[in-house]
Amino acid sequence: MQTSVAIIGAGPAGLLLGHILGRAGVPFVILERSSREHVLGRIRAGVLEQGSVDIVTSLGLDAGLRERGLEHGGIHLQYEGQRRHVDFRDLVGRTVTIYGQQALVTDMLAEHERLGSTILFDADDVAPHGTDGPDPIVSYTLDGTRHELHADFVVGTDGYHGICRQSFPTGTLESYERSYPFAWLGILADVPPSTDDLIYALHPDGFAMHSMRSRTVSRLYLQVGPDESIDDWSDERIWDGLQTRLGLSGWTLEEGRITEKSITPMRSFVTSSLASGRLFLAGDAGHIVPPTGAKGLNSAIADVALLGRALLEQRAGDDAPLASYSDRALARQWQVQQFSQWMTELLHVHHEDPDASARAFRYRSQVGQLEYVTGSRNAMAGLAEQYAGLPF
Ligand code: FAS
Ligand code: PHB
Repeated sequence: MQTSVAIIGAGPAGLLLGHILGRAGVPFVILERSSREHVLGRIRAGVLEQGSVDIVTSLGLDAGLRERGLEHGGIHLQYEGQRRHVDFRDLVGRTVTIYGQQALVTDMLAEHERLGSTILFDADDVAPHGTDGPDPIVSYTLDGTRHELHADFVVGTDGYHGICRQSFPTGTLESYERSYPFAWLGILADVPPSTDDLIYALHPDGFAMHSMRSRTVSRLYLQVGPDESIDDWSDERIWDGLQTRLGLSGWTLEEGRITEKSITPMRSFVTSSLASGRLFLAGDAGHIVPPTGAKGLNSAIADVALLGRALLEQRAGDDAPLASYSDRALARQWQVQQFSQWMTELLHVHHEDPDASARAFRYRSQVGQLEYVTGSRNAMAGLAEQYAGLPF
């Protein structure tokens, strides 16, 4: 087989890149190791920056977003019995939209199938070769038969555990990373949200968040230990934790049937380059953020917006945007990394700190920072500007 761009991974980054290329008539093939059902079943992010909404809309993929997306004009920061609103509209004139990653992936895949895009699910042992030369090849096994796909370019949208970053020539990449001494336990519950905007809460027991997926489905998170098992968290224990950490006098957190629960470790990771010859990385394949700043999915979309445009400009004869893609995408990503780290350290409790005095000092400092941020229009504007999304 021959194509122009071989896309490895059918997550949000790969599916969106396919639409950007397809819209411009550029041939592509998407190779996905999981089944179609597995790709559609992943429950992950929920917040879309204005820039992400604009891209999805520009590609005509926004029907579901317009019908079921929930536009939010800010977030609540809660600590020490207070809940303070950060008003994005007032501060920076922008909003965010709550629309689950699962719904966006479903919409993008449905449109690919309507258009007849070539997406190969259940593709085993996908591997890029010869990407430092003029004729890259992606080999893969489908239904027990080995195949080779010749392409002009290969894009790794295969996530943190994918094959493409590992396919860079040995010694050409550096990894910058840190892991956090906590994880997020996330639930989906069949209960209308008890809040208008998202609530991010710092509590001595740990972080908690109230998000949502629709007017009838709530999405909530609890900080748990980094090695905890979901089997140790009964529905009752989860709701107790949420009631304790989100509770506020005069306000009720409504409970409901938990339909999904999982624990996600937290890490920050950035690779030193997103390009090697004719191989490019986009999304989680190149970087990971703790979900506190709602930047994982939005970073993937931002990378693809840059890379998609650069690939189109290369076909039009201008190689410069593709040559600078990695530097430009990583420059934006480091700004996103620092914001995600800042939000995480602002709102999570370091229970692992053996020194009780140091733990107490850190907690009081966090409260002091929240007091400053929610009391300063300038500080809130900085948070709003970054949360609502830096320009692509
Ligand atoms: P993805 O990981 O989504 O997609 C990669 C795709 O490549 C997958 O379909 C995979 O099967 C495929 N693949 C991997 N290796 C392959 C190979 N060798 N060959 C072929 N295909 C291969 N972000 C937020 O903003 N908020 C959140 O609350 C949030 N929660 C998350 C919870 C979990 C459990 C995880 C893992 C991530 C979460 N994220 C969250 C981040 C997440 O949303 C990512 O940023 C987003 O999925 C990135 O999209 P992609 O880059 O497309 O990578
Ligand atoms: C979500 O709704 O899944 C969500 C919202 C905000 C975050 C992370 C996750 O920071």
